[in-house]
Amino acid sequence: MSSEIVVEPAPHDVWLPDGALAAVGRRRIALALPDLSGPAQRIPRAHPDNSAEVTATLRAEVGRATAEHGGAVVDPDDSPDLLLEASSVLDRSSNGRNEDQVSTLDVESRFRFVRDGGRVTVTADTATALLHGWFHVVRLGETAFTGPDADERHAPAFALRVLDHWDNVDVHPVMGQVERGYSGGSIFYADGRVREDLSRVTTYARLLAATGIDRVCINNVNVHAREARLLTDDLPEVARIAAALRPYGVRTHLAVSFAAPMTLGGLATSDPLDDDVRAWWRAAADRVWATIPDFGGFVVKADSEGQPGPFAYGRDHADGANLLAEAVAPHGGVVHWRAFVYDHTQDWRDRTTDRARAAYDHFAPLDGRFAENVIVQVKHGPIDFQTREAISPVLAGMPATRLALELQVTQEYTGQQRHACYLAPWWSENLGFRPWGEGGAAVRDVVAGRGPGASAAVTAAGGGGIAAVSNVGDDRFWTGHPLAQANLYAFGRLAWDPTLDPAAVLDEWISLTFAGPDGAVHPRVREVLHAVLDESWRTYESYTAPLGVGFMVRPGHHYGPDVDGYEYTPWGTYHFADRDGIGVDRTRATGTGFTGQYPAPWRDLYEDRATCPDELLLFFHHVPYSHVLHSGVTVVQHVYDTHFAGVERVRATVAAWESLADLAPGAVPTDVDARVRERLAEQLRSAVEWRDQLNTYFLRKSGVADARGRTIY
Ligand code: GCV
Repeated sequence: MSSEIVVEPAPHDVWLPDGALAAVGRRRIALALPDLSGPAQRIPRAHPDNSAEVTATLRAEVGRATAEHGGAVVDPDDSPDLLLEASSVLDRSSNGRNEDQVSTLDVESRFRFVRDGGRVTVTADTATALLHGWFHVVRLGETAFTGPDADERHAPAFALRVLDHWDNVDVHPVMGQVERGYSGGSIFYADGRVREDLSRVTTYARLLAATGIDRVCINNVNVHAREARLLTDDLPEVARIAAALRPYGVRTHLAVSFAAPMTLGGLATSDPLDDDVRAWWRAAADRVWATIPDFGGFVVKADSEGQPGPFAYGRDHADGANLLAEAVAPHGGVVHWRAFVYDHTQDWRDRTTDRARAAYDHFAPLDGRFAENVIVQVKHGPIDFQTREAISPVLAGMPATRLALELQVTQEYTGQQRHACYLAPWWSENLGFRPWGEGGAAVRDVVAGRGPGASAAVTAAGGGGIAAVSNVGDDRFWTGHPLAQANLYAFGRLAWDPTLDPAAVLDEWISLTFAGPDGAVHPRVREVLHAVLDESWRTYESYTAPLGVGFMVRPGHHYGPDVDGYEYTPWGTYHFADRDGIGVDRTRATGTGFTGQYPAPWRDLYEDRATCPDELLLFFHHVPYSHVLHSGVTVVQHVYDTHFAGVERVRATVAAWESLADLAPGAVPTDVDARVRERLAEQLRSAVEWRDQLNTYFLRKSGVADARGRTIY
């Protein structure tokens, strides 16, 4: 028997190929890094104990870039082109809060960038913040040094910027190793345990640090029996993961099970008001922080899709969240408590229950009762990460609670990394949505703690920030589809600055990812990537579920069309199509009353068909197929037109990508090209399937022919 040794190719460089560091690596760079390990005087709470590691990382980054590109590490007094200096960044931070309002978390991240006659100085209070400043310079490339003189303060809009991994330690029989993962196995776990070699986790932390993300929850929010033990028996293994993330200033969080006092602690109850339960959680948290001093906190999915929670004891979600908050508070930890609570066993015949209402109905009455270190984490839409949904009204309904916006980078409902779908334009719309109308605060203000009526505590804490489900796995390209890397990059950048233009963020990603050895990108590559990705979310929307109605996907795995797949199930995701019309009546006048959960003006704009935006019409209203949209066409004709057009746009996308072979031969690495072509072929096949199934369904239900007489089956 001959045994073959298979050499795995190294993971793809993503947005940090050597060429991305060419501009900075050519320079003379100095580091002024006094001991950053002690808590700085002005920092209000315990500073995470990662300075030594991050300082070493900075030295290594600078050494590596200069060695690779012909620059040099020089003395701070030797007129460096770039000086990275650890010292106090006083003055005002760029997000407009006064110095005395700046929280520990801001201090961890903010930096000052000064360019004076082509020389750059980056100053920061902490090693992690200096690392963010370093990657800012990397991102700017040549322009970091060639731009006009500048003196800028940079601070993230959101103090908490988290990526959640839905990774299981054991391969789950239905959900696999990574729930809703489309990029291979987990980078943390293999063979039922934490991986021996965690070097890829450190590379991941480097990629995240380069975008501004500095917290990662390392296990699935559906905490199964094996994964629950990460909190106790396997803590030393979690500490190994934390050690692999720490060199890049990324802190570790764990998803925990509300039933842990029973399943792990042997108690008879998990009642949040029980003294033994409280003592159990306190001891558990003490052990975690004793093992991992810079640990971040817990993430909890409770009373949701079968996960245990406080309802079993007649308690509410404030009781549940505060139990854990009390345990982590002495360590400066936080609890991300998810608001994704609804009845997943409803009777489809029951027209009074509306899943969209559930989070608000459960959580809004609890506003003001959550402890200061609880963050209620709210999905952007009231249903479940659909391609188009109204914004969750919870985001406008809890001013005395730290709220985090939850997004999905993994493309569960947006093509599962087989379809090119750049999601930043969608996230940007959500972040910029103004629940109180024109001139009012935006969602990005709410989650930064600056929504209308925000309590002083919420503002002082900087709100709850942002979190998203990661799309990363052990695939060579990290994200399955190489172009899905742009989503991960963009999430990090929007988490730092939600006002960034998604096309500009894409441009940054292109500049870094496709940088040749000299740092330059072939102009055709840039052009084609914009052509492929800029409008790709709207293209995806056009050939899938129309006008905000959602779902219509295959039950279970959620890939591909199945119009009635969920119609008679207990999941609460219905479209109510009959021979006359389609859509969910969520009005106060005749429907579920969901529109009443919004503040003015949206409660009224959504209530009225005449003012409801087209793209959300079927989310809020049941209308006849003949209903004329603001666009001037009927609902059914809109379905036909968008589905035919969507497929043509995918064809154009394929052609644009394939044109690169002639326009820019060799500019895209062969393996990237091959993977993208394979995915585009599947996208086209799937888009055709969506078009034909949707058009056929609507033709058969309505009996209304396509005005343009195209082929429908
Ligand atoms: C982790 C959706 C997904 C589930 C996921 C759930 C959640 O329902 O399909 O896989 O569970 O959301 O966000 O908790």
